[in-house]
Amino acid sequence: MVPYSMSKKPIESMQADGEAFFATMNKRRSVRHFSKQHVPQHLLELAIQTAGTAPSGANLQPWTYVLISNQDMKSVIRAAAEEEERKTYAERMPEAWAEVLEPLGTDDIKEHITDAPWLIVMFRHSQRLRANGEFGPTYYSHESCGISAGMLIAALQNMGLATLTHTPSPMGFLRDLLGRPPHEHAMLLMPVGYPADHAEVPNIMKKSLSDILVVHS
Ligand code: IYR
Repeated sequence: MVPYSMSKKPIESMQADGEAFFATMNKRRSVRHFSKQHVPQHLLELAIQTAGTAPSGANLQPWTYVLISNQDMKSVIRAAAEEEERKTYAERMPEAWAEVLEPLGTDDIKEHITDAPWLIVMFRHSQRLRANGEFGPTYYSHESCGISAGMLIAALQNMGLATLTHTPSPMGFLRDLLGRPPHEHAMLLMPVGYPADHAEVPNIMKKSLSDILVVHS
């Protein structure tokens, strides 16, 4: 064991810091219109480093983040994602799903994959290599990766970068294209960049605190 290094803040700072963070996060929206403007790699690395501090089952950190700026690779990924999405929208999407997507105005054209300067692909590890050379399980890897992805999105938003949590389905093609091993499973394809000058987002509302909170005191 080692001493825990976080220092205690005065209650006023806790409130002020909490409000500032809420204001930043409350402005976040999933962005589908990206500027092609360059974003330095070190900013993406810093956000991924932040995501890497997430808690995880048995601290196994069951994630790999793949960072892509190569335009040819982005084009190949876009073509593969659009091929799957065409089938999803035309044939695989039940009416109950289409009904809740309709207000978002999404379709099978994914220009954000080639417009955004960066793609981040998150892979979830279902297994880990043990010291004895055999594979063993990971624990709570879905939950762990979900938490890490949330921290990644928060870190990017805090820097002023826009993101889209895109989940082309099924996304097994990303393992093949990016040369990842069989125990890694693509979980998120995230275009990252500045929003386009005239970017628009769906006019959606977030539930209020009273809608999402139940207190027993
Ligand atoms: N993967 C598809 C469909 C889609 C699904 C959900 I759930 C969304 O919140 C948005 C889109 C696509 O990316 O278009």
